[in-house]
Amino acid sequence: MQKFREVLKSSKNIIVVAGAGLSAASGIPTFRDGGGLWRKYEATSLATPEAFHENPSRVWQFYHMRREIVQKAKPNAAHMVLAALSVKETLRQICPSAESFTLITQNIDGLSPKALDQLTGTLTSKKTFEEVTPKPESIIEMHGRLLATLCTECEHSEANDDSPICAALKGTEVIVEKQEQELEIPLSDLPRCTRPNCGGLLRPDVVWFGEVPYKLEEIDEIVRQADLAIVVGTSSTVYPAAGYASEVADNGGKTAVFNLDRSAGDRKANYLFLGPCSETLPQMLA
Ligand code: BJW
Ligand code: ZN
Repeated sequence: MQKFREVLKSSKNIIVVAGAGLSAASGIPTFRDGGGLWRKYEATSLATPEAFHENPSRVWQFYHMRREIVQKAKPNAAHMVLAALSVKETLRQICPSAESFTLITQNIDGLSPKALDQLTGTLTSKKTFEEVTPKPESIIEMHGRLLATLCTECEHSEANDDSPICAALKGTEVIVEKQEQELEIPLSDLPRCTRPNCGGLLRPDVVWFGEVPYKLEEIDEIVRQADLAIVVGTSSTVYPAAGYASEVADNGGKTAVFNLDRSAGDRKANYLFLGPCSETLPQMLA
């Protein structure tokens, strides 16, 4: 850790590539460990446009259950460390030569912006994607947000933290958690767009397999410039995020992995810290 701190101190453009393990200590289940999110239907098989097209009622029940968990969750110590580094003044204290710090998160739980809000008192977590576009942004939520909706007709995206998101989904989280047979909710009772003359079916504003992640061009440029990649709590199995650290290494930069367990590609990392990241990441600043 001491050697890694020296590297951190002398890095100029730092990226963090985060995944579900970052939010594990906040009580949010990961995708691929142990029991998974919803054993009956593989979480990843529900995270596709095809699954939504075939059975929007099932997919909405899955996302409603996760919205209810996320609404009660609080950022943990690992989110707070990364939020501190997102604030220029703190970054400069810890890494005097740093020019930029970007957290590229695959998580859709909004806990990283929430942690930054807690530190700075702004309202990053409430803003929509369009509103957070002013650059450079220190947090990029590349797989979207659970507490936002996207209209399948007019493509309007907006923040939505209603609980429940619609009357028909109320209480279905209990059925999902118990792995019981889900309800067959008619399309008309699922969340619908409230914009004038639309009324289209809403979907969660998240990025499913086969869809293009948010802000890819911006991310590509940031990864190209980076001389240090810190990989936190991701299995590094989902692309394009899984490729960012090796790109930094190929460009001559350093890489560090913080994970509970061994993960894909960590043998190539310069530094590997095994354990809960809510404990290992704070040591980085000690
Ligand atoms: C802890 C811990 C603790 C636990 N402390 N650690 C190249 C090669 C092969 C395939 C592809 C490729 N490029 C694209 C593809 C296809 C596909 C893909 O990657 N497939 C793979 C499965 C092979 N990718 C896509 O389709 C992507 N789109 C795309 O590429 O568009 C094309 C395009 C690209 C570029 C230009 C133009 C076009 C989109 C991917 C979208 C992924 N969506 C999901 C769902 C989001 C909504 C939802 O949440 O429901 O995103 S899937 C799911 O996986 C979710 C996650 O963000 C993502 C990553 O999972 P993550 O975060 O790594 O979680 P886990 O559970 O896997 O790992 C947790 C880790 O934490 C573990 O390692 C634990 O040990 C650890 N851990 N507790 C520290 N306390
Ligand atoms: Zn609409």
